[in-house]
Amino acid sequence: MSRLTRARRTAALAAATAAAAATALFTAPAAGAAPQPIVGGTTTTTSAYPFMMQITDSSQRQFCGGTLVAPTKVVTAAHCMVGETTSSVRVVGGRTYRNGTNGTVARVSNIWIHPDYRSVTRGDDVAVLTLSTSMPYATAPYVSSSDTSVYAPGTTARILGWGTTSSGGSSSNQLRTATVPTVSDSSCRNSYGSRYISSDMVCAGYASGGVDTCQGDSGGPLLIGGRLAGITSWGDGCAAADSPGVYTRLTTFSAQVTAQVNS
Ligand code: 4AZ
Repeated sequence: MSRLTRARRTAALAAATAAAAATALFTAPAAGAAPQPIVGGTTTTTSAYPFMMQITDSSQRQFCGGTLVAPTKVVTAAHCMVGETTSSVRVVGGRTYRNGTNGTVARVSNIWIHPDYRSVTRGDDVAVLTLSTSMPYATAPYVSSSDTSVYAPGTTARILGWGTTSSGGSSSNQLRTATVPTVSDSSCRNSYGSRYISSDMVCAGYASGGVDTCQGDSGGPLLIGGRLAGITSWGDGCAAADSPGVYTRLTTFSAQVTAQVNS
């Protein structure tokens, strides 16, 4: 699996060590700047992004992000749900801080994982959670299958999450956000070879690195033009040069998501 990193808890490990070294070597932040979460972001709140959900374990420990697209429907990554059950996870809205106790906690009555999902580098990294109770927060619109032009290379996209501030680092207590440009398929293919499946994935990030999603951001949104257009999925390390973040290409899956939202 080399330097691939993907979501959650105990993932990363050895991969993160190598990736962290690479990040340290290749992504020099401004002199004296502290590592910033999401890597290269700024703090924000769930008031600013009310659809931003924490996916937590039954003790409300956040391990992934999700996006509220209907009062009882949350889009997240399939890889966040591997090994989970409806009783092992919770969705928490309106909670800016990982260590907060405020907001709204919902149980999950159904977990739909894309039936073809096998691993992050084989695509299909999308899941839809059905909540047992409604979230009293504004939902995010999401792209439809015909909206493929949103991924035009260089388009500004917004990322959000409570993930680590660097490869192998610590999670952020406060929600963070940053913007990154989308990357062309050919450039992303140059970075990742056959692991990049252009039908199912889209890359975003700067060639020089420095701004990226990282461990714990998985499942969270990539927003383009204020709409959910991607799901944080994987990458080689975090914020390293020429290793952009890889996101689920939601236009490919929006019809399946809609089927779940309406189910
Ligand atoms: C993760 O482990 C993860 N730099 C998320 C995004 C990226 C790498 C790892 C992309 O959740």
